[in-house]
Amino acid sequence: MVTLEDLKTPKKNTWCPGCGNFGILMAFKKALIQLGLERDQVVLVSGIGCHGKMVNYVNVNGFHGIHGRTLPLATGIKLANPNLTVVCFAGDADCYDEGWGHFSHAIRRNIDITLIVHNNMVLGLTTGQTTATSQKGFRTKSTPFGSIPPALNPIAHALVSNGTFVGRGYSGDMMSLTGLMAEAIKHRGFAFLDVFQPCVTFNYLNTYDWFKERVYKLEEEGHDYTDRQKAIKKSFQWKDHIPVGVFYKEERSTYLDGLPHVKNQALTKIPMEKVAITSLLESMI
Ligand SMILES: Cc1ncc(C[n+]2csc(CCOP(=O)(O)OP(=O)(O)O)c2C)c(N)n1
Ligand code: SF4
Ligand SMILES: [Mg+2]
Repeated sequence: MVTLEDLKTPKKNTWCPGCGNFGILMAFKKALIQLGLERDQVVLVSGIGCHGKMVNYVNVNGFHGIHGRTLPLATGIKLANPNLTVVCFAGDADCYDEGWGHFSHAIRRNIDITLIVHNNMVLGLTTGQTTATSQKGFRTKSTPFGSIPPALNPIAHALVSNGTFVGRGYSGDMMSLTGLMAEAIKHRGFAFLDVFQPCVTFNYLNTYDWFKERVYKLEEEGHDYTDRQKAIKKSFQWKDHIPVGVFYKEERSTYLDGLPHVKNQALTKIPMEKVAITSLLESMI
């Protein structure tokens, strides 16, 4: 079974001291150990941003994609080899701005992959501009009068896109985040986890103290995660009382269930002699 030592890489970590990404990194490693997964069974796909360095810090198969495109990449990997456990790490700008078009479609397809968004409500790597989840009024050097529109609500969007696993974590509570990640990865279908990740350098508003005062666990309030309507209502809770945990969960057939001929095997293992496309090509002439 894989250990923390096995998951180490020789890369120097360049995140700012105190960054919320450290909690996500450790929670992911612990979740892999908890699930008993081996290194070669897992593929980590990351976008571009501070979060994207995850691919450098976990010793599993990795694909460092382009900004906003973790979901198409992960979908392709899963279709090519359904036996792999595919986990995407995206940034909030990466997923909710540049890559937004992919979000609802990946969710409604219910392809069996996991999406974990490092939601620091700011563009970290490009030194602090607003994203879709920045709070209204959040000032940055490129928005000196404050962000004008209200913040996007990814949890509500995932729920109305018919998501089969919709959750939110907080990187300041690594123990709970580990459990949530393990549950998300284990889920058969598309699992979405938005993770609050304080950016200690560029987000002066959504700090560890800010989250500590507001975050509460859905499970402690007896939330029924089988009721989508209740989950949608909870997803609009903000300001002083912000829920984390599993909002909604159900089992439903996955995208690959609709492709029985490739469902359980890697494309590279399908004998080429059985693939006859000549008559199909000829029919198109
Ligand atoms: C296609 C493309 N568009 C824009 C950029 C510039 N860029 C680099 S990182 C980044 C955003 C990072 O913000 P986020 O996704 O929130 O990640 P964070 O750094 O906060 O983890 C952008 C826009 C890029 N590298 N590629
Ligand atoms: S800029 Fe923000 S998100 Fe990036 S490493 Fe530093 S604290 Fe973390
Ligand atoms: Mg960000």
